[in-house]
Amino acid sequence: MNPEKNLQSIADIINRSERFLLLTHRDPDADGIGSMLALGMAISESGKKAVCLADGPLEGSLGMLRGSENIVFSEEEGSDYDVFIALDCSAIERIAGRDGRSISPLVNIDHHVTNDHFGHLNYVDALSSSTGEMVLKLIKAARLPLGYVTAENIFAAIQSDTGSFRYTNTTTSSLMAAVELIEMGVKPWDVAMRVLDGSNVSKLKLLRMGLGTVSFHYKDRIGMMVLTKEMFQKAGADFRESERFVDYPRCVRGVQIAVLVRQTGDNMYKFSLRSNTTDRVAELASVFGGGGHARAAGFEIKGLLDDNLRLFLKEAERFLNE
Ligand SMILES: [Mn+2]
Repeated sequence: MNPEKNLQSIADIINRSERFLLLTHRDPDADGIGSMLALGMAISESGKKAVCLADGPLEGSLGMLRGSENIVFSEEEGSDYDVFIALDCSAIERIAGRDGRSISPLVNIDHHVTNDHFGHLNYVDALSSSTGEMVLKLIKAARLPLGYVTAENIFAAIQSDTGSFRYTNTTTSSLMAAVELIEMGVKPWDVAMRVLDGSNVSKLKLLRMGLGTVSFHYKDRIGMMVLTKEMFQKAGADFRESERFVDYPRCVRGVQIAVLVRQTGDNMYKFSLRSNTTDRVAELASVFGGGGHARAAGFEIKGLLDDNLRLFLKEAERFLNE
């Protein structure tokens, strides 16, 4: 199916409607928030009402995205919308701030390979680098204003989801989109320093503890780092600051699957999986009820840390040997 077939119908519904609620996923990232801000801004600048809702507060550097101060974390009483747009949400349950099943019409714009087209209108393109890249196409298809701040947020989304144009989703089309945005005045260095690379002392304190937990399994084919709630507290770090830590085990030669395990609650853990060699980590994550991309996926699991690690490693071994 050609994902762009639906692009024009979504552009049309935007042009026909007046009031929009934009949503992204829980535990948002720069692609989710950047895409939401970009589309929200483009709609607002066309003279319509666009509200961006997230489950805040924004962590890490997400608050450095321009316009992020306009994001609301709870809705005004009596707000009413014509259209709901979910951005970068791989599943309807991942939508933050609203129950996706109770809103209509729901537009689903996403690039996760596991997206099941949960919206009433769906623009899903697993070949796209980022939701940001798709939002750029949508803004053009709907002939919405594309101002500087919108351009910068789209750039931040693409830069973030491609690992600064290094991951396998760095394609000619993601680079072409970047060229277009840079021509509009976006400064890659500035966005990187502000949003992606800029960090607080807390991040390095957390990393120091995390590196102490790094372990390798199955002849060093799996590399793993674990971050507990206690470490986050000691470092004074928030969850989002650890987003890229999985790259430390991932970049070790020979590692096929890198894993970052983060405690999200009492007996609750989030596993983030990255792969260099197999394109099946989404499949591995789905064994535990998660999902994601071919080379970047994740899931959340209840239980004691040691039990979860044992369960996961057993399943991962099977994948390595297949
Ligand atoms: Mn994304």
